[in-house]
Amino acid sequence: MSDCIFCKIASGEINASIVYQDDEVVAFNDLNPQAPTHVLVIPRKHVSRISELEEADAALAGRLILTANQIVRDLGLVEAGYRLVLNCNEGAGQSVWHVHLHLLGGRTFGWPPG
Ligand code: DGP
Repeated sequence: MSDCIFCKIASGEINASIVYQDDEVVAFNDLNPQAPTHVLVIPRKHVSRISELEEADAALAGRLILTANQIVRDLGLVEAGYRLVLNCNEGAGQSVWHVHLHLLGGRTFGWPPG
């Protein structure tokens, strides 16, 4: 998608603090962090929202979580706990229209989320 900011980060057209990337996914630090660690994990493939993921995307959806888990392990955050968040549509707080998994860590999180 030519006007998608996360597609531009994935392609390198826009700079981001990238923490991991491979053929399928890119992970980078959130511009507006909500925790000491706040990484976004995105598929390179443009999908606007998680409700649009299809059966054919099952492995890709799993890859987002497994990538986040690897980053958390690398950062030593597993024991302390971490949170993975997928916001879908405005009502849940989605503001960028390219699927992204929030990886939040480094502090205590309340429940229920706001
Ligand atoms: P959401 O509200 O769930 O759609 O989360 C979008 C997140 O994307 C939000 O936490 C801020 C982040 N973000 C928006 N634009 C940029 C950008 O250009 N670079 C980076 N690194 N993060 C961005």
